[in-house]
Amino acid sequence: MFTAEQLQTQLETFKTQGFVVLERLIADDQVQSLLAAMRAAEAARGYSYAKTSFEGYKTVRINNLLTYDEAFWQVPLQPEVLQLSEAILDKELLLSSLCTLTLGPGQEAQPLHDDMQQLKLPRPQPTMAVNAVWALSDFTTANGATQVVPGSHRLDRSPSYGGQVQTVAATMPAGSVMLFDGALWHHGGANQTDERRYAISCYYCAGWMRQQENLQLGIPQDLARRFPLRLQELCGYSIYKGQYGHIDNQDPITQLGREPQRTTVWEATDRALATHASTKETHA
Ligand SMILES: O=C(O)CCC(=O)C(=O)O
Repeated sequence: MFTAEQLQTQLETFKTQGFVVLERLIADDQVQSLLAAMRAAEAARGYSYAKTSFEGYKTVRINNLLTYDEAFWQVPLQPEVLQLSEAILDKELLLSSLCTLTLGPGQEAQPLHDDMQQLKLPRPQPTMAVNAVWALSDFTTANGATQVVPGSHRLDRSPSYGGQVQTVAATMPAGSVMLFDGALWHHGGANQTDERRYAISCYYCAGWMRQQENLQLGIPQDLARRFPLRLQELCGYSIYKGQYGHIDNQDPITQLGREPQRTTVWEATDRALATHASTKETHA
């Protein structure tokens, strides 16, 4: 975990540049087991490239990744990445999507975009999403390292989709993770090598926002019951600020057979009123 001072440094970089790279964060044995799980997932699902220019005609993207292998469960829970994402978004953040980004040889550069572009909200805006891209191969300019526009999350507009601007390649060794603001202008690079560029995108969003993947419906409940509690919460079995996401005033975690972890804001308000009243009586 980061110390308070280290966390502050990372937060300042994130705020200014719109991204931070945590070099060599992931041990090689975890990188290897994720690569093995990704290849097994490709085999299980039937190897196929994506069908749009955004997703990449020579890219394998596997969504709903938590359903494929327990090795993926640890990704959204990685301590430093989660600590930093919580510090940016708040502790009630959600996992928005978890998918592989495996760029095959010959994959062309992805169109320039940002991840908030569909939401027609004023810019600049507070950070609403954090994309943690896990490099499971060395990310090089030649194999398609993500290209970013430093500071662009602070601009008053989204990029023109697919436009041409000056970018910087986020090169990093395998086992590194780059976290970037959902509003940062970026695109996947072109893979001009004979090797695949392996990566996972672990995309978190604010707890009040709709998740990109519908993880409550997409993950069978029998499987979600086996997740660690924190992963269940990240998938949406939680309530934001005691108000958003409840089921008939109950914490949705009870659907997975657990005790409620949170009460609603209305119950909390009543408790506060009761405490206030009893303090007043004591002092009367
Ligand atoms: O593959 C990459 O490096 C980035 C992919 C990306 O930006 C996206 O799919 O939104």
